[in-house]
Amino acid sequence: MEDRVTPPEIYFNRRQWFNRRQWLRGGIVAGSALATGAIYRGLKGRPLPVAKTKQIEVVSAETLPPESGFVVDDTPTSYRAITSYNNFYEFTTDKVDVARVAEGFVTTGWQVEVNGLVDAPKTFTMADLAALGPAEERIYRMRCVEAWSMVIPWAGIPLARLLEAVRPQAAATHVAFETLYDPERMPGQKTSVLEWPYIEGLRLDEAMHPLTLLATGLYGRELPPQDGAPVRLVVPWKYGFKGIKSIVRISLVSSQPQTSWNRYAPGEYGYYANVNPAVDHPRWSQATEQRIGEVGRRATLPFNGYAEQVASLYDGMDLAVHF
Ligand SMILES: Nc1nc2c(c(=O)[nH]1)N[C@H]1C(S)=C(S)[C@@H](COP(=O)(O)O)O[C@H]1N2
Ligand SMILES: [Mo]
Repeated sequence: MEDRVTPPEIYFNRRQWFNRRQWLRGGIVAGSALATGAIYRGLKGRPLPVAKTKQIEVVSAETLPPESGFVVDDTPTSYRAITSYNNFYEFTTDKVDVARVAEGFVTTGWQVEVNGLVDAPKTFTMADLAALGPAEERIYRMRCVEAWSMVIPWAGIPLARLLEAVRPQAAATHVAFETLYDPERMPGQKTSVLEWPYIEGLRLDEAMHPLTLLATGLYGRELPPQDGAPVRLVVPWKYGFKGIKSIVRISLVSSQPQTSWNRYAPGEYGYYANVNPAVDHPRWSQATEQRIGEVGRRATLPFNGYAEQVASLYDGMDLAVHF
């Protein structure tokens, strides 16, 4: 991935970003500029940044104990940056072009099939997912394997709630996820940059962890296409590529599933992909990261800062081997 990356600080130097957007599409710049520097303060009576997707109701996580890890202390990244600097190879490998290429991606009638080793397999509409419970706010760090990071105010339901609804059988040990395959709607799938569809996987205990979120929104609005509309996975202690977008299938299985980036380059992208500053990517260090919107680099934290919540899932494992 990294060899295609333009350093984020180039794009998020305000003037350069401004010029590039002006060059790309004359008209939208004035509106976007209004959102510059807007900081998310929750839904209760405070202004939200300019956005196109529909507002949704989100249960605030502010009242939850800090040890849950549900709300990180850092300042959220701007809505503009979260929605205009994306990895979504089904559309394009050019991060700042994803929003434009994915604009108009139609998700009407979306369904998520949940099958495999479960007693109650079911195909969920978006309304069925909403019926599982209200969208909850989670303000998480997001650390891409390419060494940039953001802080994103997601909205969604714990994945555990969906899995409990289909009643996993005792033989189920892992969960496999699949993105939509439809090259007419996802033009990047006409290229062979990855094998399609994009696939991901978790151990069942990772999938059931309270931090693991099935996200349907961000910043109090429905997910825009570039961030994985209408439903994507968020696993905040793992590298961003585990957060599979635009999910159509979730399967309970009895062995470790194949995953897209691990299949592409197993020596570079592990199956576990737990954020780990001590295990470098073969082509770059993982010790530090560029937080989008900040000057200078930050130290990368073990498990992306969620060690207290998740380190025990890996007791006794050599994390340099199971990376
Ligand atoms: N289907 C699909 N899911 C995907 C990707 C992708 O290319 N296709 N990119 C991954 C990578 S590498 C990252 S860092 C995150 C980026 O999420 P964001 O664009 O919402 O920040 O999505 C992940 N999920
Ligand atoms: Mo990534």
